[in-house]
Amino acid sequence: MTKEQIKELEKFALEIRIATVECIKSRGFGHIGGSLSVADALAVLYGSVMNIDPSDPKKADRDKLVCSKGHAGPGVYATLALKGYFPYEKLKTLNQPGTDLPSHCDRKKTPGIDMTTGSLGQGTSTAVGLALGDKLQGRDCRTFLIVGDGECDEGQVWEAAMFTAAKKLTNLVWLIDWNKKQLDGYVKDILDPFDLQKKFEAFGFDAVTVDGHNVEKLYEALTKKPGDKPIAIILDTIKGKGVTGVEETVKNHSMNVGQDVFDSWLQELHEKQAAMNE
Ligand SMILES: Cc1ncc(C[n+]2csc(CCOP(=O)(O)OP(=O)(O)O)c2C)c(N)n1
Ligand SMILES: [Mg+2]
Repeated sequence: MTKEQIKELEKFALEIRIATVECIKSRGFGHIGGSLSVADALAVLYGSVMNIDPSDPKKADRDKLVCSKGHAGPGVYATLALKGYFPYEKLKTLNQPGTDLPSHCDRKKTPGIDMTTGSLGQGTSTAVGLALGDKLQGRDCRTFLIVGDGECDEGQVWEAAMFTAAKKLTNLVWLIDWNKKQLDGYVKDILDPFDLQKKFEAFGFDAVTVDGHNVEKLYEALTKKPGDKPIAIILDTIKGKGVTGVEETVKNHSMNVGQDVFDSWLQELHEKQAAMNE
């Protein structure tokens, strides 16, 4: 990647963070921590890796995203709005009555959402179904699956992982957001999934751990041609990454703060944006 390409993706990730905070600010509360931790991965996926057409969101041979940790909807919506799937202003309808942007992803409501998610674990199986369907139809496309580290406490995740490797679904790329926290505490204290990379290797994957906030490393991992085994990328991330007040809050899964606090978070992000554009 050139320095310019790296910078473009870093700028896009920052725009995603700003749009995510604006989206959640409009409702006054929402899943901020796990939306911000995947902003860089979303930037690389939608900014450069995925073969998509926002004007034709249902195109059969498109690459697909399943955000199995469906509560990160605001982060995905921010990305989709910035890519032009729907107007930016729509972000301000998050989780309101009658909205197209419910708190968790819903493929029947939001253009660009490829799979309904929210019940943790289930998105892993539906992603397997999408990838298997594409393979059987001979479509040249990939599905990218984002799974939470706390979500890995769900047994269903491991059944889907086993299936992915056993059936050689190399068109399905697993991304595990290893942000070390889940709903109300640290994953290791609630139910430790142990070494995720080793675990995916043992399940038959070509697994790698990358800095989930380094767009260049993410790009490398996401564009690696799979061999015989499917790829699992463990994203070493910080829950709430990019906004100091969120990063420093231990319980930052879903935050309910005043508009002035949201404004201070936005100010921090806008200052970073101005510095980046200098
Ligand atoms: C089957 C199921 N059980 C419980 C929940 C409630 N829940 C929502 S998010 C969450 C924690 C998820 O943690 P993690 O996967 O680490 O997400 P992240 O840190 O990326 O936000 C829980 C327990 C749920 N949505 N689905
Ligand atoms: Mg987590």
